[in-house]
Amino acid sequence: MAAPAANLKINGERLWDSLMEMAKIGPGVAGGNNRQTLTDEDGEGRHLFQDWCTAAGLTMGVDQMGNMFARREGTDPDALPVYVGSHLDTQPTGGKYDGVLGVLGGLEIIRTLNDLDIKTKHPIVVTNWTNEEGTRFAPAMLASGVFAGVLEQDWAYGIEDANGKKFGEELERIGWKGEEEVGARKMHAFFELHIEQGPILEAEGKEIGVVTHGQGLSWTQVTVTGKDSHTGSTPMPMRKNAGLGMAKMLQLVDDIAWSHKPDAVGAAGHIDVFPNSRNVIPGKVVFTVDFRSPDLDTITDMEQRFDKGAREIAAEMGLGIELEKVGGFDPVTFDEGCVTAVRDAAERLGYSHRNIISGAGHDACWINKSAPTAMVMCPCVDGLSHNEAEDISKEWATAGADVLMHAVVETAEIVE
Ligand code: HGY
Ligand code: MN
Ligand code: MN
Repeated sequence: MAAPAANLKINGERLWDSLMEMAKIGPGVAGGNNRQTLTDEDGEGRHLFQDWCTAAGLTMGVDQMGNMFARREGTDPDALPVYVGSHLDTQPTGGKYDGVLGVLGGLEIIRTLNDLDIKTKHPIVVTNWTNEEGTRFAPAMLASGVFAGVLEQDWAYGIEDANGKKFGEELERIGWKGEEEVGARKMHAFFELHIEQGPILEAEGKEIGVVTHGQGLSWTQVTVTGKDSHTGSTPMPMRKNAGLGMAKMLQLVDDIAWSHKPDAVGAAGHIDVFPNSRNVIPGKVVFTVDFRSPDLDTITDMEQRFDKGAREIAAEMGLGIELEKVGGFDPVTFDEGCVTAVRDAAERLGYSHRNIISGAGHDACWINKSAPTAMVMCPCVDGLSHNEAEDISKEWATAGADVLMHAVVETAEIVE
C-alpha cells in the first residue's frame, strides 16, 4: 500500500478547538470533565459529535448499545471500512482528553481529507464507543466488549448504577439506543489514539507511543459484613468491624502487587462503607479490587492469593465475605501489521517514538479480538489521568493525530 506523503498533516488548531468545545459539556469542578456514560451530559456530547459529523458529510449509524459510527465513503463501497475512534464518556473527576482525543482525532482525519479532497479505497468510520470507563456501569469497555462478542447484551442492559438505574433504560432515556445489531459491522482494521495516562513518554521526551501490547485487568467486587454498633460504647473485643477488615484486605492488595514489581499494579478505587456514620462501626463495606499486569499468570496469581488471604482475614475477625468477579480481560498483543503502520507513520513524520505497553484498558483491547487493531499514544503531563488536572500540549495532540491519520489512510489505501 502506498504510504501518504510526509507533508500530509492534520489541522492542529481545529482539533484543539474541537477538544475545548467538547470539554464545555459536562464540566467538572476543577477544570476537567464529569460526562459520565448515559447521563444527559453524555447525550449532549453525542449530539455535538453528531452535528460535527453531519457537517463533515458523514453518515451516522448507531447500534443497540449506543455505539456511534460516522462513515466517510470510499471509492470501493464493498471494501471493509477502516474504523478509528475511542470514547466520549468520562470519569466523574475526569480529564478533557481521555477518550475524547481519540474520537475527535478521528474526526479531524475526515476534516483534513475533505479539505484536501483525498479519496481512499476503503471507507473510513469514526467511532464513539459507549461506556468505556465503567465507572457508572461496571465493567469498563462495556459496549466494545458486547461488539466484540465477549460480553452479553441483555446482561449489559440489566447492569445497575449506584442509584439502581439500569443501563438499557438509561440508554433509551437519553435517546441513543440505535437499531443496528451490535457487532454486525465488519472492519478492515481499527485504530485508536489515546493519551498514555502514564509517565513514560513525557519522561523520555518521546512524542509518540507505538502501542504493541495492553496489560490485562481483573476487577473483583468484595462485600465484607460485620455488625453496625456504637463506636463509643462497644468494647473493642466485641466489635465486628467490617471497615477494619477492609483495611487489612487493602494492605494485602498492595503487598501482592508489590510482590510482582515492576510488572503489576493493584488498588481499590471504588469503596462504599455502610452506614458511613461517624459514630457507627461499619457493619458492611463493598469495594472493588483492580489488579493489572502484562502477564496473565501474574494476574491469576494475584487473584488467587487475594482470594485466599481475604477469606483468612475475614475468618480471623469473624466477618462475612463475598467475592464476585465483575470485570476483566487478558493481556493484549496488537496486530503487527497495524502496529507497523503506526511506527512507520511516526518515522515518516519525524516524530520521536518508542514501543509501549498500555497500562490502561481501552476499547481497542476488545476490538483487537474482532479486527486487526493498533493504538497510538501521546504523552500527558506528569503521566496524570483520571484526574481533572489531566493535561496535554497542542503539539502532542497534533503529533498523535498526524500519526493516527497516516496509519488510517495508508491502511484505507489512498486513491491517486
Ligand atoms: O480502567 C481503564 O483502564 C480504562 O481507563 N477504563
Ligand atoms: Mn480512555
Ligand atoms: Mn479512562
